[in-house]
Amino acid sequence: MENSINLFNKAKKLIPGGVNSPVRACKSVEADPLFIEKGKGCRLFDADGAQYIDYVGSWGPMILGYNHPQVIEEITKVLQRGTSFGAPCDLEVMLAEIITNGVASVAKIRMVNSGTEATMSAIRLARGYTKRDLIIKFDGCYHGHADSLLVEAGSGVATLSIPGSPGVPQAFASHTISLPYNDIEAFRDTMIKKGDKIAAVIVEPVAGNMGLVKPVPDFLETLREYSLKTGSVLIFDEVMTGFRLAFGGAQSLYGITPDLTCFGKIIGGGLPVGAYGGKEEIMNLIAPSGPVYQAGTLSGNPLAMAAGIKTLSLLQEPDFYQKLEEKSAHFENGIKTAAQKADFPIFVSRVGSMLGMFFTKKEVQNFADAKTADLKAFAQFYKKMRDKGIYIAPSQFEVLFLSSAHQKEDIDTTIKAVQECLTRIKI
Ligand code: KE4
Repeated sequence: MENSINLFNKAKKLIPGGVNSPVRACKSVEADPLFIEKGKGCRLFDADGAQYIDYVGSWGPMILGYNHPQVIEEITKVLQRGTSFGAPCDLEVMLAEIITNGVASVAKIRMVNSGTEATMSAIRLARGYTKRDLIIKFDGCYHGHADSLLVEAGSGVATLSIPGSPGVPQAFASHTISLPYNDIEAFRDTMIKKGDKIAAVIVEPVAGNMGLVKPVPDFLETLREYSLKTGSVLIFDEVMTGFRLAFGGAQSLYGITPDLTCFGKIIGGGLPVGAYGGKEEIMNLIAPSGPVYQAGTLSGNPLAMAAGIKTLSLLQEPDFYQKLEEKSAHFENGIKTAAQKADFPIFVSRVGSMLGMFFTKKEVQNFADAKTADLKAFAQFYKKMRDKGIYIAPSQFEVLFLSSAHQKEDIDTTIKAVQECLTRIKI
């Protein structure tokens, strides 16, 4: 395999920015991307023969670690049947059963091929169901790159400081109201004034695309209360948190029942899958049972279904989430101690196996707080950590993911590296 720099130079001639998704380009941390040869457990191995303890987890899907033998075995087995049929198969029914049994609010579900397709379709469905146009999202939340959702978005949009995006007609953006995350008053006022025109309220129940930002008490409850009052559809975007924070998702942790939920990442076990589901009354409006159109050549693809079925079945093993919680709590405490020893204040937040490290002294409760982070210090940290064999997301506006493949020694090695790297940052 050619080394990363040669591959990157070739890629830049053929692919915009040399990558197939912007945040992978490492532009905001002024580094070149590593080209990966393989993953195994909690480690990635790059084209130059180096290995890294990984906390990107392919941006969330790899909760079991890379190349899990039972997932690979299942994909290999189904591969003998073929790669795609463009017709229903038993595996789609099996994955739908697992998800609808696992997430109480989901009575019916439709498979798509990405988280973007899931949220885009859920928004269209909510608009079709309510016959309204306006939607509410929250600054710093990222719901994929559909036109109506690229407004004050997080993740790669925040990382590259793209205000919305060129190419999105003002007419589209004008139907999207973006409010500060966790700002209960702003939301309540907007719903009192415009609630009867709001088709949907879409939210990351735990925000993972502006770094890790938890919902403050009563935030999610207020979204539920006022969407019910006004007949708006409450959509939980659980593309990242679904089956990550608990088998029932963030909604089971916080005890909120949304009308629709979007999934992705983990439910595909690393293969391209998204899904949206929820109340039967709403889902039955989706073609062919109803008039709201949505389709996909590879939706319900047998290989992706097989990877998802096996992954979700392994997540149901006894104490899976308890063991992951213990490792994640150890990691969080270790990072906080490391920052104190390095005398370098950072704000650490965590829910389950999703962890944020903000390079700011502020307690981060929204996107404006997150943007006070010292991005130059973060860039130094990123590069120093990578030099020590630790692979984190190349953006302050992403999270660190732990997997069941991370062992205590991997985490302790990482904690030591955090202290050494923070000690050496020059601000
Ligand atoms: P995809 O279309 O990338 O499968 O999913 C979009 C999406 C929707 N909703 C949430 C909450 C998400 O986090 C995402 C995608 N997450 C980013 C990482 N923060 C994907 C990484 C990338 O864009 O390369």
